[in-house]
Amino acid sequence: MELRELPREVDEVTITRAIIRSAAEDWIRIADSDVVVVGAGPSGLTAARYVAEAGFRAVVFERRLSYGGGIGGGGMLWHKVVVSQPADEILREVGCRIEEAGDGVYVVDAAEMLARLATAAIDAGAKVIFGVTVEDLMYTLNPLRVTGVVVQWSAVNLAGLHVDPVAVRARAVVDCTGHDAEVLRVASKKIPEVNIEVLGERSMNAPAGERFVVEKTGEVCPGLYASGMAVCALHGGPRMGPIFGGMLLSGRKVARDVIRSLSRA
Ligand code: 48H
Repeated sequence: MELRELPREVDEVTITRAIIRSAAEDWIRIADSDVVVVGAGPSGLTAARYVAEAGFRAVVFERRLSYGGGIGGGGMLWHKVVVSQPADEILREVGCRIEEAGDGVYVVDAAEMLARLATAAIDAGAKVIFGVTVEDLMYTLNPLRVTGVVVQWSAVNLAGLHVDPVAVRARAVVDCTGHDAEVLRVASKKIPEVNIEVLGERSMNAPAGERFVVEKTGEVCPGLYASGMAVCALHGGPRMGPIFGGMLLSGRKVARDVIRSLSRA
């Protein structure tokens, strides 16, 4: 084989230093962000793309080592999900190939939707960090405001180790954690002054659930926003099964709310 077709030799320590230096530089920037999105599912990736496109420094913390949240599982593992108008606009913007199923209903490959939403968020400038769990919030009382998140390596939590987490400041924190509404639950339990109760989602009613999630998306208290299934969990809305248009529209709506609020400040 010709030498130029072989990889250039790299010393092991060079690899280590390159990773750590670059990651540390990223984290120094991330520690003071405009927007923290918690969860890289459909609502989180969509929200992150729009706020990043508007010029805000956005980071997405994702507990797992992959994107997509519930997208990858499609509908009961069939590799497709459904969206309805006008959510197809968002899929078209990111270059998804979608199939018309009639009456404003569209079908999309789960793997393609996941990849294109993620690529579009990154291309817009959002930073996505895998393997990090948001486990708590930062706040002030006078004035009452959520001012950031407290993060830990997911692996540390899985191992049950006692390791103190670190804090990341943000002008807006968006709970896109899905059915469990994990960030809102923290606020409800640990910051009683925000005065929120997570009611828990209701049984399936797809048309009502899709509308509910978009209508109720938005700011929960200063600095804290809810999007996606977390909205159903917070306000007691019905689930909708594998139709994902509401998640995309909710991500777009929350991004618009955040952009409006941060642009005023
Ligand atoms: C870091 C976290 C944490 C944490 C969770 O579940 P998701 O896909 O969320 P949504 O709301 O964008 O989309 C919901 C949709 O996938 C769905 O489940 C639907 C439509 N169901 C309807 C029905 O009837 O069942 O993504 C949430 C992401 C996941 O990747 C989690 O790993 C991640 O958030 N996550 N990341 N810190 N504390 N909690």
